[in-house]
Amino acid sequence: SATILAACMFGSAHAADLTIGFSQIGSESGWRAAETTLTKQQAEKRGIDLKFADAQQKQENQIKALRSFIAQGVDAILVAPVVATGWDEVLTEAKDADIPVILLDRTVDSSKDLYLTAVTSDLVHEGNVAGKWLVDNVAGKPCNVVELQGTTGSSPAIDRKKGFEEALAGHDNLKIIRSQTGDFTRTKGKEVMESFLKAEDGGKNICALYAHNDDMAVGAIQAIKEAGLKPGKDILVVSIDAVPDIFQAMAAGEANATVELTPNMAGPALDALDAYLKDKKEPPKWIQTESKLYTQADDPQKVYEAKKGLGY
Ligand code: GZL
Repeated sequence: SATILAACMFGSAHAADLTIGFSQIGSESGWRAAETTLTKQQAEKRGIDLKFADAQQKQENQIKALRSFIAQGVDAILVAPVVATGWDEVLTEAKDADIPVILLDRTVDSSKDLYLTAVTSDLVHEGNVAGKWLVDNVAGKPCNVVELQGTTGSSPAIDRKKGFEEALAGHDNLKIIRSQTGDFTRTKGKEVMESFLKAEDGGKNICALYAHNDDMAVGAIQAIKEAGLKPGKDILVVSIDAVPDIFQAMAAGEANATVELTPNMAGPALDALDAYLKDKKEPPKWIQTESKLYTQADDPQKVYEAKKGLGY
């Protein structure tokens, strides 16, 4: 782009001159809202002019946003890809325009040479950690599990399901009896959980819920209570993200475990971009963020207080 050309001619590009396009999925969950807040803060801190586009969970809006960023000649693009397929054409257009693209928190099926790097957790590992917690906690007893999947076709929904199933393999006392998408939202999570409860004798036949994110778990907890059951006791609740509200539920004994996902994907992304633009340093194709299990044993009220301010 113009800025990079000028920088190459008159010295290296540094963040203060950069214009970056950010195509965000939407605000379907507390975690997503925090990622948006932190990305804007990280850009502000670096003096970057961030062009923000909210796609309302639609891939076609993300593709439109990327095309608009390319037409504007931005210096780089950040994108959290709502689903894993359908990106080859627009990523090729960005590459042809010499605009580096960084993926945040989800991956795509496109070839790796179509993006600079992907900053994500190990999504399979997250599902594995959640599954292992459940295996250990039911300790051999029969346990029928219901699963609230993330957005259909998204890399977290595919990988978190895979990791969870790997953890349950070989433990025949655990059975996933129902599995459906709740689209990562509280509303849908509650709705689908209501249908699971109705279909399973009012929930008497359900021992545990695995939700691909805390927001769906929080919605499901509401449905479990409205069905007259005790979430966290009658039905164990394990999910992923570690947003403040799941710690409130844990402190009330209504949720059991969550796997932490940092919402600060932009920090590592913008550091890698800076090194690339300044010194042509190619980052690895995957910058992995940490995953940590939290349970009721980790003073959930204290964790809630600590997390509340951090962009959520
Ligand atoms: C996972 C991320 C997921 C979060 C959800 O990396 O893409 O999207 O777990 C969000 O809360 O909707």
